Amino acid sequence: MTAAVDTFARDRLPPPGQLPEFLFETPELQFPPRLNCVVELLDRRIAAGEGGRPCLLAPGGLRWSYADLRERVDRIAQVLVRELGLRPGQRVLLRAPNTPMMAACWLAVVKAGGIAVPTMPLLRAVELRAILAKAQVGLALCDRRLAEELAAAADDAPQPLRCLLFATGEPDSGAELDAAMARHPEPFEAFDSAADDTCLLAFTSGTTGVPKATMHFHRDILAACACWPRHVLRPRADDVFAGSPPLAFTFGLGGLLLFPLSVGASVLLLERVTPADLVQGIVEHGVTTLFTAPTSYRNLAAFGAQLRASALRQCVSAGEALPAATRQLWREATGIELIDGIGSTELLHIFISADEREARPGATGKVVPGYRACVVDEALRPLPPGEVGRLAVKGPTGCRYLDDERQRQYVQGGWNLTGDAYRMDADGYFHYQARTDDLIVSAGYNIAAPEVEGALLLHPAVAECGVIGVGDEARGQIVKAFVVLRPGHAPSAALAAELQAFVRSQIAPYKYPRALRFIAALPRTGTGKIQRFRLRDLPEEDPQP
Ligand code: 3UK
Repeated sequence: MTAAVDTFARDRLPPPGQLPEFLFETPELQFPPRLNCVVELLDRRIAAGEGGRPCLLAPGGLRWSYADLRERVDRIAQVLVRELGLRPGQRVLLRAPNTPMMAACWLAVVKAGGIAVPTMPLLRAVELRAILAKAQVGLALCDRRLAEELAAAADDAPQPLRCLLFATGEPDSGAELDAAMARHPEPFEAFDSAADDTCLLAFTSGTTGVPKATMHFHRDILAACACWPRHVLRPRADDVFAGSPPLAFTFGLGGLLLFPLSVGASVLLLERVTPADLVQGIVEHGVTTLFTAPTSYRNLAAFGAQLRASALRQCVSAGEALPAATRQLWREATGIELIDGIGSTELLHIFISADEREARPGATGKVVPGYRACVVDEALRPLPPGEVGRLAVKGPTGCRYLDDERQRQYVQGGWNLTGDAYRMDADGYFHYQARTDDLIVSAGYNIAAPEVEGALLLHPAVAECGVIGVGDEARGQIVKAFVVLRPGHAPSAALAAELQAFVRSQIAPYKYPRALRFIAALPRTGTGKIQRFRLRDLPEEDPQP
């Protein structure tokens, strides 16, 4: 039974018949009925006498130990409960770049029994308004530098929003939350939540339509820590984590907060994550473990010499398919084999992956212990190795959309269907093909856009590219490539022809892009994914030189 007083989330769970099957097959996935994940991740470490270990780092010299973090978390939780009247089960919107205070606010909301609703700094008032309405949010904690869009969103929200602004958490910073924290030095007793109470509403980075909120329980947070990190990443307590994904994206939440806390490691939180910022952070703070997306690794490879001389030892790529060319480029630049992993907001984190030793170019990896995965046809029948079909997954975490009809699409027959087309080989490695709706059918051939992109990326003139199918009278669809050139290369008809010939020499010739256009930058989501629908909608091009 829920311990929450406010049953908003509980009342909006998908009906039992639409839930995925959950698997808890290993000893580390046995959870007691009552559980607050922040007690496990933070308070236990301090009780074990490790409160002095370094925990959160930030540029400019900020260093919070585990004990320092717990003190901030408790102060914020006191403010939430005593000054804002937070009741267990209420939603609290969080809005900040990746900073120690953003991390502390997330932990405080959850420790107090609230439901964290983290939002990406890039979101504007329209998107924030949709989130406020969907999650029926009444409280917000917001970095004072990002207050404007949230205020605009709150202006015409369906219910009033009480928002406290914060700065660094220091009493003299002048921000409201920081000043309120100074009034509450006493420790905070964690709310005694049920293991299956929702503690996080993670909005999907979906590119179209009404946003979907995925619901995650206290036990899901700990299950994610017990699977991929423990079996694939295997971090050490002296590791220093860093990376680019926002804490509002579950890739970032896991990699840059939950997983380091779960092993007593530390994390460098960076607000700015250009390649130069990341390299500087890595070098200055002895970062060992990096989380970012495939394109970012392509850009970072130029800093190979500095990175080779740094403490960096493990690099995780997720969010989009990792082209074999990028894996190779990174190995040549840094000597490090990338750890690829596919995860999703619905499943919280990574469920198929391979560590450095098991990595195979072109494959995402094998199913992470704790999960089961297979490739199925339209009728959910498992397909034999070698055949392309829909990826189906189940494990200790799974999809629960808050009050949303689209639950029936993601979950069928107890399986989570991620919307990805995959092929499994005889060794159990899963090979990504495309999003199921991004398979291009040209003259009867199935062509996966990422395969064409991977071939183009092998050409030295290509910085980035995106491939789509466009309507064609004779062939149904043809392959069209949008190419961003590396500095020092200029668009020309001759270069376009050279790239087309190059693809024909790399992969089956029928897959080559019959249309090719040079553009200055690819449209991307806040989480770094190529927005193919926007490539489709680009205005007609000027004639190419
Ligand atoms: C795609 C990948 C190929 C795939 C995420 C790690 O990306 C994450 O969550 P989202 O909800 O998107 C999920 C979809 O993104 N994808 C992600 N990783 C890979 N495709 N290879 C990969 N390695 O289409 C998937 O269905 O934004 C990733 C951890 C947590 C996450 N939320």
